[in-house]
Amino acid sequence: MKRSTKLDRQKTYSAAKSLYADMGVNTEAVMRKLSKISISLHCWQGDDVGGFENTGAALGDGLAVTGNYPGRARTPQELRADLDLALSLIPGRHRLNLHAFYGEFGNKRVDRNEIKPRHYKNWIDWAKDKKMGMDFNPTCFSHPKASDGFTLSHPKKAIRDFWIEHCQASREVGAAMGRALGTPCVTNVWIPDGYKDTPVDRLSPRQRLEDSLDQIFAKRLSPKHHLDAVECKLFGIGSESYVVGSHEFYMGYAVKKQKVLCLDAGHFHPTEGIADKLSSVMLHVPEVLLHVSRGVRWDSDHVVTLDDQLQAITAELVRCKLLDRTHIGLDFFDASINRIAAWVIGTRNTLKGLMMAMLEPPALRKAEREGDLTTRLALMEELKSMPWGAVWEAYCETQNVPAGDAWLHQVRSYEKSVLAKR
Ligand code: RNT
Ligand code: ZN
Repeated sequence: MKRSTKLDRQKTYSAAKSLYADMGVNTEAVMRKLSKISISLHCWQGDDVGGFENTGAALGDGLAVTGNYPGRARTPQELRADLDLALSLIPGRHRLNLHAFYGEFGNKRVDRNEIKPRHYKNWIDWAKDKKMGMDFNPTCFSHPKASDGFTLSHPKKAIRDFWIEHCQASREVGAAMGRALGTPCVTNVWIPDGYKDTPVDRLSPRQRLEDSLDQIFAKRLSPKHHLDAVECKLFGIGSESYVVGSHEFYMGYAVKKQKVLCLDAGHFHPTEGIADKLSSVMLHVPEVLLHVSRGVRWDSDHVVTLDDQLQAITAELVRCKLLDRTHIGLDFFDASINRIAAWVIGTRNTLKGLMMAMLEPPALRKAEREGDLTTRLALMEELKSMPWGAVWEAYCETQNVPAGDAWLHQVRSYEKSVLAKR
């Protein structure tokens, strides 16, 4: 793509700025508002959800990554270096979302129920250095004790107890991260439990899951440092007929226990979006965690593009003023393209969606309030061709990150000098 010069960009921006000003929108204020939003980057895009336990366990339990693009991060050092590059190409200050099996265990075999904050010290130091917050996840998959597809709802008590201990240990790790970094860590529980084919007893696994969650959350942790989230799913690979932790299950649980409800954009019926759920669930749960993702047919985890679903989600967050109660995380994994580019594309798109929503003029809401539905539709469509891209580019420049597709050149040169040698 031909790159515009800095002077071109300044001119386009000042034209855009006055167009928005005419509509009562202050682009400078929008940029300030956007700069306060942190997106939690998921570590697992960098290594195809592999983790660092070195047990040779293959990814499974409902998760699948396809592609074999060269340069996957194989060590924590490599993953941090890749994240450093991605973060330098994304405007704003963000967070890191780490999975438990990305701990640094030396050459020891530390089983999941034995994890301690010290195994995450390097990650915490790295985040502290960058003034970033962290979020955390117990890893209830890729493990011999999850090989039959059941964890917290397993019929055998010994197996359930193992996963309960892992989730309890994960909360302690999360709380340590929150304390060290001065911003609450959201620890999100997702489990793969479910059946490929039609079950006879749908109730007992759900009763067991509820009991396990109660045990996991029994110890109170200060919300200043730590928040609990639970994530539902409609179906997965190998759990097509029944998922224990369904939407109704976790929605009910989160409402009853006032937990953070995680909504993953790819975890519903293929044509069902999560945008319309936000204004409803927010009436009943204290906070929401988003896994911004993109479902494509049966896969829930494609790289986030600036599509209608994403714009609908970001519009809801802004229009309903939900940003203060929403933790925005990403969740996708694509091994068929450059993995750092995947992070950059997905995160920049999420920010672009938020910016577009913040640039909405007050006339839109006014039209609806006054019952002028013709103006509402006409304006909504006109807004699609407003020069929001010029504001985005100006924002990137003020945040000292490349505007336009200039970031891709940096990824390419890193690919040559670093990734190709792995
Ligand atoms: C799986 C869930 C979950 C995972 C991560 C790796 O369907 O979306 O969030 O993607 O825990
Ligand atoms: Zn998810």
